[in-house]
Amino acid sequence: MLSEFRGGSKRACSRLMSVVENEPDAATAILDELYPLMGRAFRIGITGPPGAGKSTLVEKLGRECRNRGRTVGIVAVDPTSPFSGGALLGDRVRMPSLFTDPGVFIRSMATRGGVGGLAARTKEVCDVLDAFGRDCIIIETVGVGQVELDIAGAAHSTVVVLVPESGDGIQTMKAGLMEIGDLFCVNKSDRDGADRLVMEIETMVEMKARTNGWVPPVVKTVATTGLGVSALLDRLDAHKTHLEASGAMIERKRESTRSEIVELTEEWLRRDVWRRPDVTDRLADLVQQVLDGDTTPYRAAEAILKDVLAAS
Ligand SMILES: Nc1nc2c(ncn2[C@@H]2O[C@H](COP(=O)(O)OP(=O)(O)OP(=O)(O)O)[C@@H](O)[C@H]2O)c(=O)[nH]1
Ligand SMILES: [Mg+2]
Repeated sequence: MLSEFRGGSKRACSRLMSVVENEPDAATAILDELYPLMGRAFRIGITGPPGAGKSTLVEKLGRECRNRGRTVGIVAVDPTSPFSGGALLGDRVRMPSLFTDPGVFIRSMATRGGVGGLAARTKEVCDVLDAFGRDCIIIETVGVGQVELDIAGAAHSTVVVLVPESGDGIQTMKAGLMEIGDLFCVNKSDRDGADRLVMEIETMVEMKARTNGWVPPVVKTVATTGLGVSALLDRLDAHKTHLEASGAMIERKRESTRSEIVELTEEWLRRDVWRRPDVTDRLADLVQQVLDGDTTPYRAAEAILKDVLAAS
């Protein structure tokens, strides 16, 4: 499977993604094998309220990347879908011009009831696409609640898509959505109120003038016709250049590597500790001691931790 993957087989890519999503132990072995191939792709997050035109925009952006000779991976995270694993009918309908292009790989993921709009293994699925050699990876997700932070963590550049009919403009938007935008896209700008929304966003990003020297640009688009999409990709390229030139890219890499190691260590510690019979026996014993009034849960946890660290 890995050699087919290396040979560019989309089928193998899709299979490996399923393993990465569903089989934690096998996933580790695969990702470990693929790691040297990762790190080339530019990851773009597209988020915004439901129905803002994100999928339509992603298709046009994907096409624009293709026009510029870049290969594309698309990860569509669907919070409502109970399905996972490959091509949903929805994407065929939403992204028809991309579906048959060998330079495009589209993957749909369900969120599985996670808090954010990002599925649990989105980052790993993007890692597989990265190793597959895609130049750009575009991640679409609905921006509701906690998701903002998740997508900002998974992408190099986050585009927040808003529409004129967002009610009383950005005041009504969740503050979190405004925080994470490296770029803002006023989509459906064929409708009334687009210019006003652009001005509102510009005022807002100026007030929050970023410490990192990047002022998020605001781009008007009409995703249905593709108007403004080329300008959007130009701004994304500029952001990438900025990240590289300012050292932010390498800093980000250091930080995400660090948190990845920490998270894996915690996950595996948790898994391994409760697999050990000596630890579970000790736990049962300590529970009884707490009930008997001989110790407290705090002392008990401390004791278990001591045992575990001493034994390893
Ligand atoms: N007038 C107008 N309609 C648009 C534009 N972009 C998208 N739409 C329409 O808006 C509707 C929603 O578009 P989608 O691309 O599915 O929006 P989405 O943000 O992906 O929606 P969810 O994934 O369900 O949150 C569709 O009917 C699109 O045709 C635009 O620029 N102008
Ligand atoms: Mg969509």
